[in-house]
Amino acid sequence: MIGYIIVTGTAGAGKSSLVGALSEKLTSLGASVATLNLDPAAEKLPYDPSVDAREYVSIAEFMDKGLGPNGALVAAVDSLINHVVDIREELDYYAPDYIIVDTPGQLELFAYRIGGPLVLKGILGDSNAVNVFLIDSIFVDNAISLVSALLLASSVAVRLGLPQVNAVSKADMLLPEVREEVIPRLGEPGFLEFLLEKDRTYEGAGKILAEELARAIETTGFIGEILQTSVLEPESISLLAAKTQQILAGGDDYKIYDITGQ
Ligand SMILES: Nc1nc2c(ncn2[C@@H]2O[C@H](COP(=O)(O)OP(=O)(O)OP(=O)(O)O)[C@@H](O)[C@H]2O)c(=O)[nH]1
Ligand SMILES: [Mg+2]
Repeated sequence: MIGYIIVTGTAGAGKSSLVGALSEKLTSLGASVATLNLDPAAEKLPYDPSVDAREYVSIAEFMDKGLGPNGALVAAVDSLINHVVDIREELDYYAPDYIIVDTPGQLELFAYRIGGPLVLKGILGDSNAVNVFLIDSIFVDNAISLVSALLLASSVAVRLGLPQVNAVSKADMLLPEVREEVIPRLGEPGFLEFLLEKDRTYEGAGKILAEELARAIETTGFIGEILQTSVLEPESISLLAAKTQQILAGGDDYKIYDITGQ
């Protein structure tokens, strides 16, 4: 086993589509790949998961007990902790080089709660792993949305404690100038603040807070290079595959160190 590639990101960012595209890409490169769906709320998936959380837990069961759809999803993910051994056994059966993990769109499960990271830790054990965090291209429309999305990306990085590749997804929807002149410069010191300065969407306290957050994002260095991915652009998937392979091949440097943040 080379390692796990976890795909997280904002709701509807294209996580499940990317799991399918990345799985096809790595398979075409000669690797053996298993996919794990950890989203109990998924209805249709654009790939056929090798192992599926929906076989173990059901949202409907929790809704029958009186929970609403969001509470039921949280409870269903939390209850996956009772099945991590079975899930690992199922995955072991495939003896894959890579296991690509799809996660629910309700990002608070991984950004703010403990349940999602604990389930992942139970499944991953001490295997190498990398988290691919997808930021939907709609967040790149204005500077304040972008700061919020990067903050979310930083929260997930802290919560999971895994090496993280951040990517703007559905990059085919972006204007060429954003692809060429904005995204590649996001790692540059002061660039986020420069974008905020130009943005006339907010003034006053909201803007001051955004500027402080932008500075914090820059000084902590959680973000780094931001890739651009699109399932409609095969070369962007190849680049992501290469980046994740490179990180996973890093061995001890990239061992999971503190996934629960404790
Ligand atoms: N243009 C474009 N559309 C995409 C891309 N990737 C996914 N989509 C579309 O975006 C929508 C959401 O894709 P999903 O893969 O279901 O996204 P998700 O992040 O798994 O969604 P949730 O699990 O509900 O959070 C679908 O209509 C996809 O066809 C992309 O690279 N480009
Ligand atoms: Mg999905």
